[in-house]
Amino acid sequence: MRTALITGITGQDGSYLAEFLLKKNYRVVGMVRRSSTENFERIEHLQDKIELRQADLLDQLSLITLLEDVRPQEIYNLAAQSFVPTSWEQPVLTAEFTALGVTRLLEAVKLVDRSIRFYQASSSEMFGKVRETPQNEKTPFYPRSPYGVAKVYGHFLTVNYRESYDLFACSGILFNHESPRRGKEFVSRKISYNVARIRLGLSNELKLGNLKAARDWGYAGDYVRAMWMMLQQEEPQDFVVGTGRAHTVQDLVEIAFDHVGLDWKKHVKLDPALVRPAEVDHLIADATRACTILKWKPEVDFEGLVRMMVDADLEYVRRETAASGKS
Ligand code: NAP
Ligand code: G4F
Repeated sequence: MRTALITGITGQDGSYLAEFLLKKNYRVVGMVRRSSTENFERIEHLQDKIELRQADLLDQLSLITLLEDVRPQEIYNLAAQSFVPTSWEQPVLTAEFTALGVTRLLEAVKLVDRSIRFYQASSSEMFGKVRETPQNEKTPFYPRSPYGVAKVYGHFLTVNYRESYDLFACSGILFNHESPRRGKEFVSRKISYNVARIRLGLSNELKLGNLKAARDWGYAGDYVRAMWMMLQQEEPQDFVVGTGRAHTVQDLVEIAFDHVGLDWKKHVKLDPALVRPAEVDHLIADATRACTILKWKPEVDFEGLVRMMVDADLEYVRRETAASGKS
């Protein structure tokens, strides 16, 4: 039985990856940081199948001890401060988690066991003000937020440790991927959750920022498969992962409202406070290498994803309302 260690297991991707690896018969260990209240909503259903260990990307010794205790064959480094707007408000903390956290973890790998296979969660945000369209593994980076800058650091550090120390370290440059488990502050979930509330008569308005921004949105369940595939290759390599189709925020809004029979124009209000200091206007992946070398392909399309999220949020809001009525 192989052992995989997932940092960020309480997050969206961590929960899907844990499910995927359990099905592949892995021993799955999740790294969680200490908190005064537990935040295990996304992995509640897996609690008796996975092991959770405390450590923190900010604490070098905790990472070394973790690797010595767990002895993983594979590490998936998904932990990060991942919300772009917060990176302007807390740029130093974002760099500590999202950039230097990668150094701390790779140093622990170097010290404890150099045969560990390492996956780094890189991001299409690194392309930022895009230098070419679509974006592939060779497209130069031009990040537009402290988050994007931190991810570029983590990306190149992964490449550098591979080249300097011969580690099996890979970087997955993943385009936006969503699901019913997405945090409510990200635009897809903000829309699906609020569409559900409006449909159920609990509110009437949804405030958004830039409706013209375009992203290559896919389904998180499809993307965790690509992470695992990268670590099963003979040689460590970096891959772009995305659907090759881009849509605007307005497209997402239209499909979500349409799915519940509402006219979005009656409910969506533009809020200048939600417009970013520097925007990433248009991202679209050229995932040819992932499709040909990994044989990866997405199974859920954009329209299906948006409808899945709205349906899940109709159920979620009904449960939430019933629970608040009882308390
Ligand atoms: P997410 O839902 O925001 O999850 C982030 C995870 O990181 C959470 O489990 C969080 O733990 C953990 N974390 C944050 N700071 C930590 C620290 N100091 N020590 C230990 N754990 C810490 O993110 P996601 O959407 O699953 O994304 C996973 C990774 O892929 C992230 O690195 C993200 O930047 C990257 N990525 C995401 C996308 C996307 O579209 N989803 C695209 C490209 C790249 P708590 O629960 O304790 O907060
Ligand atoms: O959903 P978002 O917040 O995702 P963003 O900034 O693209 O970042 C996500 O994807 C990255 C991969 O490219 C990850 F690395 C990162 O960790 C994260 O998962 O915003 C998407 C777009 C932006 O252009 C934003 O300006 O939606 C636009 N938007 C318009 N109104 C909004 C809103 N975004 C949010 N969060 N909230 C709004 O009200």
